[in-house]
Amino acid sequence: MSERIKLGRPAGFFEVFERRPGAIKKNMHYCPGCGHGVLHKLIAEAISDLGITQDVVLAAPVGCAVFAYYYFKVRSVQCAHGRAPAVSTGLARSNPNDIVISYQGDGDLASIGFNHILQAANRGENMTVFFVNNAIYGMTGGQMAPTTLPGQKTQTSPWGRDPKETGYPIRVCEMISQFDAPVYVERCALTSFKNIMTARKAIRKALQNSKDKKGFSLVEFLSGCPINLKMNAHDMSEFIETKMTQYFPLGVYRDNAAEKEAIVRSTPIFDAEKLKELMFPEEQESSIGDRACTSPVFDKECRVKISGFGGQGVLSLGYILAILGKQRGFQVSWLPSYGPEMRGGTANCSVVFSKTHIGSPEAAENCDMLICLNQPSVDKFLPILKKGGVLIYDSDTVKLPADISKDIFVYGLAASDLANQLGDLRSANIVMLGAIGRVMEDNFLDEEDKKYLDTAMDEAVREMFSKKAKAFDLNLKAYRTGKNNIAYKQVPA
Ligand SMILES: Cc1ncc(C[n+]2csc(CCOP(=O)(O)OP(=O)(O)O)c2C)c(N)n1
Ligand code: SF4
Ligand SMILES: [Mg+2]
Repeated sequence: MSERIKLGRPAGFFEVFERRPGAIKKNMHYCPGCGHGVLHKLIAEAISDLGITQDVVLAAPVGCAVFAYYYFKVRSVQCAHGRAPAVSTGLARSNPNDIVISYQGDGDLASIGFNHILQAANRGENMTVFFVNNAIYGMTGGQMAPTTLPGQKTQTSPWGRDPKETGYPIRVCEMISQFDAPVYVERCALTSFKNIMTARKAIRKALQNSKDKKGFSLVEFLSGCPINLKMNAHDMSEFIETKMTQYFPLGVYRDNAAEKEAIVRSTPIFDAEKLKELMFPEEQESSIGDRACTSPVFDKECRVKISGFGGQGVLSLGYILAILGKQRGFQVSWLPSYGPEMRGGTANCSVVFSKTHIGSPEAAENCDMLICLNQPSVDKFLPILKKGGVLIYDSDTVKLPADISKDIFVYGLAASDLANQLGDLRSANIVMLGAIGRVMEDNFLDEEDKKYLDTAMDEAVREMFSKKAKAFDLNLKAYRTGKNNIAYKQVPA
C-alpha cells in the first residue's frame, strides 16, 4: 500500500459524477478550501486501496456532505438530519458483512442527532463514523454549531459565542471514549501535510476495524469552512491549528481493537425477498367503496406535482387534493418538500392517488399532472411530466418555454390576478384547484364522475377550512372562478 497521497482521482470515486445535476460532472460541489473535499479524497483512496468498494455502504445525512452519493463508487443511503447512526445500525445489523460508514457534520452529529450517535457508540455497532467538525452549520449559511468555540462569531452569535448563554463546545471524542464499547476514537485535523497523513492513517485503521468486525470506530476531523468563517485557506488552517486544537486536542482517545474478538451478533431476521413481497405485493384488493371514481383514468396510479414559492399555498393545495382522494376511497399520499435552505429553490409537494398500495410517495418522474405557480417550478419540473400529462400554470407569473412539447395538455390561467380580484391573493392556490376541476371535467372524467366533481371539491375545501367559515366561502368562490377562467389551452393532437 502506497504511503503517499496519489495525484488524480482515486478509484473509490466515480469517473464522472453523473448523479450531480447540471452541466458540471467532473468537479465536486464543495467550496474551495472546504475540508469535505480533502476528506472525500482520503476516504475514496482508502476504499480502493483496501479493496472494499463492493463492501462499503455509506450513510450521509443532511449537511454540506448530503450529496456524498454523487461521488463515491459505493452503495449509499441519504438519511434524515442526525439519523445516519440509526440508519447505519440497520445496515450493519441486516448485512453483517457490509462495511458501514456514517459520514456526519458537527451540527448533525453533536446537535440534532446527538442521542443517536451516543446510543450507537454505546451498543458498539460495527460501523465507522467519520465526523467533520468545522465548528459551524455550513450548509445553512454559518449558524452556531454545538462545536463553535467560545467567542467565535457566527450568524447566530454575531458578538461571539457566549458560554453563559449557549454553553460550551461539545467534545465528541472525549464523550464517546467514556463508553466501554468503542474500539477506536481519534481526533485529527485536515490542515498541514503531516496532519493530513495522520488523518489518512486513521481512516484506514477505522475501516480495517469495520472490515474485521471489531465494532464502533469514530474519527473526528477538525475541518475548514472558509466560506462561512470568512477566511482564506491559510488563515483557516491557522485557526484550526491554533484555536480549535486548544479546545479539541488532537490524538488517539481509544485504540483497543487488537485486543477484541470479531463481533458475532444474533442472525438478522432481515430477508430481502420477504421485504420485496411486502412492498410490492402482486395482487391487492381495491379499497374503493361506493363513491369510487369510475373513470378509466384512475385505473392506474396518478402522480401529481404542485410547486411554487413558499407562502403560495402549494402545500395546502396538495393537501386538499389528498383529502379529495381520501373521500373518494383512494389510497393517497402527500409529501411536502421545502428544498435545501441555503441553496434557495421552490417549495413543492407530491400527491399520489392509487386504487392499491402506493410504492413511492414522491412524484419524481412520469407525472400525470404538474401545477406550477412560479417560473422556477416550470423550469425544474416540466421534464418530469409524462407524455399525455397535464401542465396547469399561473399565466401571471410563468412564461412557457418556446419549445414546449405538443404531446401534453397545457392550461394557463391568471390565478394571482383572479385571486386579487376576489380580494385575497392567498386564494390563488384554490383558483388553481378550479382549473384542475375544469381539466378533469373536459378531458378525463366519465359522466358519472362529472356529477360528483363539484360536491367532492366543496367537501374537500370544507374539510380543509373547517375551522374558518369565512375562508371557506372565499375559497369556494375561488374554486368556481378558476374553473370558469381558463385563458390558455393546448390539447395534444
Ligand atoms: C430535520 C431538519 N432540521 C434542520 C434542517 C436544516 N439544516 C440543514 S443542514 C443543517 C446544519 C448542517 O450542519 P453540519 O452538520 O455541521 O454540516 P456542514 O454543512 O457544516 O458540513 C441544518 C440545521 C434540516 N435539513 N432538517
Ligand atoms: S459552506 Fe463550508 S462546509 Fe459547506 S461546502 Fe462550503 S466550505 Fe464546505
Ligand atoms: Mg458543520
